[in-house]
Amino acid sequence: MTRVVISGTGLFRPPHVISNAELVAAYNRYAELQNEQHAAAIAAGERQAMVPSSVEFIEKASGIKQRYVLEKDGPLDPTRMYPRFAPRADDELSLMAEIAVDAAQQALAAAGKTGADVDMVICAASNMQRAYPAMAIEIQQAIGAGGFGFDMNVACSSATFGLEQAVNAVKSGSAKCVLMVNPEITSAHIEWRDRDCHFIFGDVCTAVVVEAADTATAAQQWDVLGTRLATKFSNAIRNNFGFMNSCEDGDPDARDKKFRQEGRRVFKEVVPMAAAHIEAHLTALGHESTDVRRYWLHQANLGMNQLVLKKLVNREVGADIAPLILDEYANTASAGSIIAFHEHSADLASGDLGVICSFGAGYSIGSVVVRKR
Ligand code: CO8
Repeated sequence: MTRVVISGTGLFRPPHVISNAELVAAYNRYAELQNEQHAAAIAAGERQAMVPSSVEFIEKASGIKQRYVLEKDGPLDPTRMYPRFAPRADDELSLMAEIAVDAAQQALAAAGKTGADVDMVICAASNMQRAYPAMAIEIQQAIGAGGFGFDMNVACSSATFGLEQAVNAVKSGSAKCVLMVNPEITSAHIEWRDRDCHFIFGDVCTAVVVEAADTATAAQQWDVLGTRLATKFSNAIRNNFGFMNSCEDGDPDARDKKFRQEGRRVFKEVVPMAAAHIEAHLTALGHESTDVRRYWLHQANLGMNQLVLKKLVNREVGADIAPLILDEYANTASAGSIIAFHEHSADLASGDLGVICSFGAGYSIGSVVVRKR
């Protein structure tokens, strides 16, 4: 059986930062303007006044301190409250492909490869910029890759599900060197006018190179010992945006056309699922959860990750066992666990065991068990 390795990762970090203080100031000004505009209806009891957001709540409830975004003036303008992206002509590189190419070039450089070595491109993310042609095919052309490419979406688990497709393609011989990218432009599909979720997400793109061990030349390589995926239908995280919206004669800007969730329910339901999933995967590979040197977990909520780890190893663990990146990046959907791996894996020693794990909408859970070569 072909041994498969992760031989490079890359990270595109957008140029703009929005701090919690800036975010809350913009939201609270928006709420004030709304309350002024609807003062009569509020006084008549026909409408509820909007309540201010708070930095203290955001940091305590989520652990998020700031987020990177591709455009910050739009979301911080209380009369707009969403980003402003200039449309691009069909013959220009699309924004999603642009950030993917940036992360891809870094991952390829780390792997000691060029685009010409790649024969499969997977674009795995929680939203695609357009229906077709596939983003992956545009990225394939932009980096000069051969072979084929396709898009896939499993929301926050897109990257781990993408890694399984990459690993299986190399094992089966349908590809030799796979580039898997996760361009997450979350700022375009969160609802910045909703106090319950306006703080949750940030923009970013990650990239991973997966290849056969016998072609890998990178200084840092990770044997993929196994991948495991699971899904269970839930409406607790949902976005009804889609190509049929304009035929449904409803409001295309209605609240259900952007991200929404029952956050507390997600927290309660997903923590036990994720812990049991990781434990079963490790057991199937002949390992125990305490054998793992590092867990690179999905980055949605600090408390959630602490609870998953407590269930797994039966004690409180620090950042050395389970690094946190959501304080700086916020929730970056599928890219979160890959950012943690990218930024916090170089210090591990040969033979160290690690787990990359995502969990989110679907529900979906994906785990990738790796060992440093
Ligand atoms: N400021 C001040 N107070 C607030 C705010 C705010 N911004 N928001 C809510 N409150 C108040 C509420 O009104 C409530 O008040 P009261 O007690 O008087 O009713 C109180 O705070 C508590 O509210 P919650 O119960 O909602 O707060 P929680 O403690 O549960 O924290 C969290 C909310 C942080 C959202 C938390 O529930 C959480 O993180 N849950 C896990 C969520 C999760 O993991 N989701 C995964 C989503 S990501 C994913 O799957 C990918 C989807 C695709 C990507 C989409 C990209 C855009």
